[in-house]
Amino acid sequence: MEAGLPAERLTRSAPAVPVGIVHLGLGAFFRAHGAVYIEEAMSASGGDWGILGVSLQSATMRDQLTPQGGTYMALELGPEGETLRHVQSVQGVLVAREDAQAVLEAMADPGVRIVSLTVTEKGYCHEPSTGRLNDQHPDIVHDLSHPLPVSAPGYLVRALALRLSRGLPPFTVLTCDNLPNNGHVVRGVVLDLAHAIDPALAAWIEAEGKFPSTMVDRIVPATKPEDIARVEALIGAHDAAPVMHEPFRQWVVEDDFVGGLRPDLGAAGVQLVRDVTEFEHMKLRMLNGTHSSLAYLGYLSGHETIADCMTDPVLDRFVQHLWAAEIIPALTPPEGVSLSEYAQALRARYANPGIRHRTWQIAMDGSQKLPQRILGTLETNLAANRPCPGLMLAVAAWMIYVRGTDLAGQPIEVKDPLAPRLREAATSADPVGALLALREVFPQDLAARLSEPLRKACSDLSALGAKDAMQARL
Ligand code: CS2
Repeated sequence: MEAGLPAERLTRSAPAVPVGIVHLGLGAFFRAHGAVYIEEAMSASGGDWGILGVSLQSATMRDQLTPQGGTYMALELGPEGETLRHVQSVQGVLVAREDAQAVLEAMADPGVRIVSLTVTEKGYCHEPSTGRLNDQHPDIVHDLSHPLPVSAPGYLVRALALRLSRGLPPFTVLTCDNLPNNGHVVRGVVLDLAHAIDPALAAWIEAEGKFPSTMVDRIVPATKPEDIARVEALIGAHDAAPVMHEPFRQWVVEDDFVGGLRPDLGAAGVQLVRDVTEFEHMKLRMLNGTHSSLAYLGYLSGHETIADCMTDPVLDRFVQHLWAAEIIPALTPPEGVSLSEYAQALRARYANPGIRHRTWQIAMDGSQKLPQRILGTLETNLAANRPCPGLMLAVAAWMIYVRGTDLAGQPIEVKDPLAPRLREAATSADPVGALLALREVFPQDLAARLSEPLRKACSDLSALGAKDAMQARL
């Protein structure tokens, strides 16, 4: 490319495919994971499974992708090199906040047989500690009385109502978020909301709807401005929204779709199973549990990314201790899987220097993440009288993190739907007691048993600093 000339925009090169899937929450993760698998399934076996993306809030993704025909580059960053791919399975993008009716009509289209979601943990408007719909959530209060919804559960329910009124079968709801029993959770919030709106609708969804649970995995850090420049230099065209990802990927899906209708996911390497529970527990507790632990303890140790944490011998040994002594003993492996091999593979994935995944990014929304990532493991271990000094330290690090100042007194920008309440509790006279009293995060029984070890862990962090406190627990 000649210097000084603006690069041309990336454009679609493959023909458009009719839409069969509406995807809510078109972020980097889905574009580097589900969209690639679906594209491969269509290349292997055909089918009208084009994806219509929906952004619930912001117009940015639509504005970036529309001039590119919905397409974008995915740059795989491996320790041994890079691979570029032009992903073309997304056919277009709608912005729900601008035109809710258009989104509902798209979801009620007879050609659409699947609605998939990556709306993050908080997007389900449920209580993380119980998994039930939070009917006090402002978006749910809104959606109960307005036909044009704002929440993800609201879109699912109102679109299913349209399909029922038109004599169409329901779509399969395919959740791809990091929640345990994610299909069960989304089914629960949809049924609770539908029931409050129209019990006959709820009965139809209960009888005809399908909500397979899934386990999704690929490390996809947020795209940074330097990534955009790098892709432009590689392809000689401007892509406003490329995605960066690691080579590894895994998608385990319960094979339970309305009418059996789905892309040929198996041809793309998706594992289709009857019950995903053990895969979900393994991934949420071994990957996401240590990701969050490294996020808080790594941040407090001054590390910017997960790969930086892994170059620090204390954090590297600490995470290996978490797997071997605290997490694996509390898990049942999926059939044929070695958990210690899985841990070693995670260690190599975390150390991949090409992936700049910020501890600050993973630290986001901790109130929504801790229950399924760490608290479940603590609960199992406490019941078996197995001490968990490392995971206690990780939860204590979260308690310090959410007060909004690090151990050296520097401010932290805390992103969490409960941020103001977390800060108030964490800066009160009894931070551990006040945070443990948050029932959305800590069930009562567990809170009582965590109180003493967490007080000790918090005072160790303050007295010794994060690294020495980790070292002292190895
Ligand atoms: C991470 C996940 O940001 C986070 O909370 O733990 O996004 C993680 O990278 C993915 O679940 C990996 O599959």
